[in-house]
Amino acid sequence: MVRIEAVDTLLIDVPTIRPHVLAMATMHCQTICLVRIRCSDGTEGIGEASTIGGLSYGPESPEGIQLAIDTYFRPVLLTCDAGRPASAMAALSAAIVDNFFAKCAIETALLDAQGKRFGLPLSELLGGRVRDNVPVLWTLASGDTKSDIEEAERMLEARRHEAFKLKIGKRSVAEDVAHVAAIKRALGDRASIRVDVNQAWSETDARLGLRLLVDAGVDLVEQPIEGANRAGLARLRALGLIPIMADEALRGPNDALAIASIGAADVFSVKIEQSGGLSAARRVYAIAEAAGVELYGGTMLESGVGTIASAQLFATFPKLHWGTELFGPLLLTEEILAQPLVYGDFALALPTGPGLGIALDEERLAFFRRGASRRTISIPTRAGA
Ligand code: MUC
Ligand code: MG
Repeated sequence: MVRIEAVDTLLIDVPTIRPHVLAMATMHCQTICLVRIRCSDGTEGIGEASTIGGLSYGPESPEGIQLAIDTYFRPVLLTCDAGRPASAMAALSAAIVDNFFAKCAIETALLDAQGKRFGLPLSELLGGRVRDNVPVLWTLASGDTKSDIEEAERMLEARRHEAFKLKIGKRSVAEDVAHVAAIKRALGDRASIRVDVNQAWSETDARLGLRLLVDAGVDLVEQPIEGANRAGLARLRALGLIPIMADEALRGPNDALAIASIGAADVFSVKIEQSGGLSAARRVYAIAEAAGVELYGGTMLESGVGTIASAQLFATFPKLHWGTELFGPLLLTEEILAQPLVYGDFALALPTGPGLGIALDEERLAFFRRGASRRTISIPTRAGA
C-alpha cells in the first residue's frame, strides 16, 4: 500500500490580462486552488480546482473548496491507498456528497502521482492518446466590440486561435446581437464565431436571439437559458435553427444522460471539474458518444494545472467535433508552471512527461500565494503580458 502522507492546499490570486466580462461576473483576477498529495513512495501529485467569479458561476468557491478539502477530504484520504486512485475516489464519494470541483482536484493529483509512479502520461493511464494536441479557441470578452475585433485579428495573425467564443447575455438581445454581428462581419470566413449566454436569457429572449444569431453567421450557441430548464433547452433545439451546446446544465454523467435522453443539446461542453473529475468526465463523453451528441472540451479558466489535466483527458477522446477552449493560462498575467504550456498553430500541445507532464514554479507560487508577504521576493511579469 502506498500511503498518502500529506494533502496540502493553497490559494493563488493571479490577475487577468484584461477584464473578462461575462453575463454573471467580470473577472479581473483568477483564484486558483491547488492541491498537492504527497505519497509514502516519494511521489507527489498536483491538482487544481478553479471557478469563475467566486460563487457567481456555481455552488463551489475557491475558499470553500480549500475548506472542504482541508476539513473533510483530508481525513478520508489519509486512510486510502494512493496506488489505487479509483478506490480512493470511491471512498471520497461514499463520505462526501457533490463537491465536484474539489473531487476533481483530488482525482487529478492522485492520477498525476500514479502516472509519475508508472512513468506514464495521464492520457495513457486513461486509456491512451488519440492525438498529441487539441484545437483551442479564444474567448473575446473585453466588453468592447472594437477591442474584441483587434484582439481577434492579433490571434489570427499569430496563428494562435481561429475560433472565437463571444460572451453575451449582459446587455439586451438586440445590443448583444449587434456586437456579435459586427465581429463576424469583420472576421468573415477567417474565423468560427460561437456565443456563450451563460444562462442569461429567458426562453422568449432565446427564441428571438437564436434567429438573429443565425442571420449574424454564428456557428453555435452555448447555454442560452437556465441550466435547470432542460425542457426549455429541448424546445429551443427543436426549433432547428442553430446547434445548441449544454454547459451549466451538464453537471456530471447523470445530467448528461437526462439531457441526451430528451434531446436537449446538440453538443456537450465536457468540463472535468463540473463533471466531478476526470473519470466522471469520461463517462459524460461515453454518454454523448452513445447518444450521438457532439463533443467540445470546456474550461473553468483554470491555470496550467487544470488546463493540462483537461487536455490529457480530451486527448483520449476519439471525437472532439468542436475542439476545446483550453486557453486559461493565456488569460493570466503570470505563469505558475516552471515551463509554460505550448500553444501554436491554433492548438495546445500535450506534454510527453509522466503524469500531468508539468512542474510548478515554486518561487512564483510563494509570491502569488494568498497571504504571502510580497516584499521579500521580486518576480518579473510574464514578457509581453
Ligand atoms: C463558460 O461558461 O464556458 C469558458 C471560457 C470562458 O471565457 O469562460 C468559461 C466559462
Ligand atoms: Mg459556458
